[in-house]
Amino acid sequence: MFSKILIANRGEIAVRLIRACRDLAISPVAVYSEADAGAVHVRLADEAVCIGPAPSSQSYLNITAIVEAARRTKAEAIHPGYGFLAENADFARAVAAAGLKFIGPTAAAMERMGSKTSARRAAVDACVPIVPGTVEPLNSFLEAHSVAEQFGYPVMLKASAGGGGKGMRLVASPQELQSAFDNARSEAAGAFGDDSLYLEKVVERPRHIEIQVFADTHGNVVHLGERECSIQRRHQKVVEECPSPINDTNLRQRMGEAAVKIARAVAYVGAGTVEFLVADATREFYFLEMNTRLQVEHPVTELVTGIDMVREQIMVAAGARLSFSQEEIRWQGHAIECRVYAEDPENNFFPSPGTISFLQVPSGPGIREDSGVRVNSEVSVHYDPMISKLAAWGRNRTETIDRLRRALDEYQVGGIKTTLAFFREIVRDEEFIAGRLDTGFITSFNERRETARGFGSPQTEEIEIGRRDLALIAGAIHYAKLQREASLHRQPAGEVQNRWKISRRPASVRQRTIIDKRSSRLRGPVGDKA
Ligand code: MV4
Repeated sequence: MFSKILIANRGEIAVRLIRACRDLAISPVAVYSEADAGAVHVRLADEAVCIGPAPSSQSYLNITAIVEAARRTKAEAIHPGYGFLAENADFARAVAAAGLKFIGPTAAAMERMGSKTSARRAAVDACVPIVPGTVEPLNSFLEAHSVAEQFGYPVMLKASAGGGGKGMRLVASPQELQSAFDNARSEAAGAFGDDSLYLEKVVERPRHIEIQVFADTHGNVVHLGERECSIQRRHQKVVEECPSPINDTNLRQRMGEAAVKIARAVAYVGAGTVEFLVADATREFYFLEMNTRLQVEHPVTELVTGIDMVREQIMVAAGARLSFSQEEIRWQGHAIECRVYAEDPENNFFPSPGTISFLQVPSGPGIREDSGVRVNSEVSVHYDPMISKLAAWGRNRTETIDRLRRALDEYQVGGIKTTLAFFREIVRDEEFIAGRLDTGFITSFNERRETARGFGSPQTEEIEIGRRDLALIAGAIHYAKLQREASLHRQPAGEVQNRWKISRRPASVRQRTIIDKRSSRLRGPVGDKA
């Protein structure tokens, strides 16, 4: 068993990983960028190593600095969390080359699933249904044209090196194909350095349901059931739940077996997620892609199965067998998670960086809050704006929604805008409460929201505005602007919104410092100078 693990991440997931280490009496080592010097995960770890300046490319994506930090602190393993280097095969190889254990799948499995076309090939070879479309990359526009005719419009053009909706283009008719093809290719080349595309038939208003799989190094591969992830904004999941409101035992078993077959086909090890599109009416499912990492939304599976997935990842990486068999897994109750972002839902979800001046975190029966922030935390423009996740568990979906509603109302964050108000509306939405979810949910929810607010929708009744009324309205708008400008200059001390100002520390201070918390000694500079 490991005695020390380096956490190669930040924010709420770094806190989550540190907690799992603590539960196993393993000493956690944190890494941090200069912007994160005061972060929660740095304070919770036994040791912390500064790995570079704020920009991710110079810190949390800096393979050399992270492996160096592990070597210097004598960590035996590295957990990548999610995002950053979690699915980077070069990182996994660099960790192994340094004689350390990478807590995750093999580099080969990452690469196999990182290419969406080879992932589709793996699913076909495992006799798992894929979204109808091409398996190999398209070789030309002409091929795209003939394949689209074969499958019928609308079709989806996707980047082979993409995933998660990046570089995806919906093509509704033959007239749009050429420009969509050219744009998708150049976008894929720019984003991934690989312009190859594949084509799929569009599955109309599907549910996005994913299966959690787990495999050890002794040939055991199991599934932990499904998560409903249809509520997405710009391909970013915002609300996830377990089980799916469909809650169809037969469907769970069929999708679980399909996911296990795919995991076996690529000799998968550790925690992985197989994503499917599900046609609600027919309950047919189609393989979409596989994520070779721990997912943001893993807490809803943990709440319903009682399994600590990070603990299981660490044990499997240390060579242990899975601590449960497929037959022993039980799903109890229902869990729903909301991702809390520092974004302004009243301003098109624009990022809202700044200093958190006030926090009231919910608790009580059935509530779990995974957070990476505290009062005075700096929410930076450098990183993903998710500050925490709020999950609720209940014996059934109704009780879970009741608890989530109460917790969202209790949850207060000062100093920045957050998406909390957005979720308070979602949990009161009749379609959500009825469990009528599909990938079009956010679009139709926003339409219902606009209608309820009575503007921007054709249903608003026409009202006669006379010249006098117009003058009154103009005056009110002008007065509101004056008020707003006045309040901006009256920011209470410590709550200055440092919007867009990126503070840089002088280069001279950029030393890599190991803080050994156990002896509260500050060991000297590390890294290139040491
Ligand atoms: C699709 C699809 C329908 N048909 N592919 C792929 C990445 C994932 N984040 C979304 N993806 C989808 N791929 C085919 N052939 C529907 C989705 C989809 C989606 C699409 C647009 C807007 C929101 C969506 C939410 C979930 C899934």
